[in-house]
Amino acid sequence: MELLEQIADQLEKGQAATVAQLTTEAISAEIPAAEILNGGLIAGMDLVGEKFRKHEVFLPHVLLAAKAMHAGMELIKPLLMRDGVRRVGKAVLGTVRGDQHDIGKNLVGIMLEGAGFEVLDLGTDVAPERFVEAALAGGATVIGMSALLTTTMPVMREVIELINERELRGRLRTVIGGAPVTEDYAREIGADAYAFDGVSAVDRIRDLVAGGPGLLGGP
Ligand code: B12
Repeated sequence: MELLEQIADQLEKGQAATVAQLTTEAISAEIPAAEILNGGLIAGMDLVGEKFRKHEVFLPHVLLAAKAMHAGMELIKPLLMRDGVRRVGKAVLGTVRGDQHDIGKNLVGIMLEGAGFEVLDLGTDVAPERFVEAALAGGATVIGMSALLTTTMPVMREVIELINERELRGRLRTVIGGAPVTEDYAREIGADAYAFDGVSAVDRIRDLVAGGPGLLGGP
């Protein structure tokens, strides 16, 4: 089995130590970090997600896989960030209230830091007020929100309503993401941008920081 497939396979089995060892081997073999991430770690997490959906594995298994993902990510994080030396903007990032999923959000954070952004990561289960207050206190101009549950997606709308109520639109711009989130939903709730993955999140946030129009047609 090819090295990246082995990483995916061991991640799916929740073997954190083996995932770490194979990831180190892949780094030594000079496989680019982005390939290790997509072809190994994310591919493995996709396998788990698929089995979870079909009820072939249960939550404890998913948690072990998430730990293995973390073990691999810690090793490639410095490589993903290597090229980002210049600070191009500041963004607040968090998973919305009621939601504990943070793997995707963390990946977006790593990609943003790699692209030169300063990231204020608020973690998971973040209340709407905290997003806004942290952005104002930290001088961030972009708020990135993650939701993995259909039941927590509406919290994103609450954050945007709060920004509107406090007349902060234009000063604070929003970008949303997470598996159940779509561009249509972003338009519906009045978010400035939607991104499908970490790479496009960097592109969208770069546009917003540069004063680009976003989904709403203006800063
Ligand atoms: C891992 C996982 C867990 C782990 C989370 C561990 C952790 N530390 O994150 C644990 C075991 C804790 C968990 C718990 C639960 N989970 Co869960 N979980 C998953 C699983 C298998 C993978 C998610 C993941 O990490 N994907 C990998 C990452 C890389 O992808 P991603 O998150 O989508 O992120 C990418 C993009 O979406 C985007 N993105 C993400 N965030 C952001 C933010 C911004 C700003 C931008 C621009 C982009 C962006 O970029 C990322 C990188 O490419 C999914 C299945 C799936 N396929 O999504 C279910 C899933 C999300 N879980 C689900 C459920 C139901 C639950 C529970 C309610 C189960 C239960 N009964 O307790 C609990 C809820 C706990 C809570 N309150 O949050 C359902 C949700 C169903 C729904 N429609 O709402 C899913 C879809 C599984 C399923 N098919 O049923 N889960």
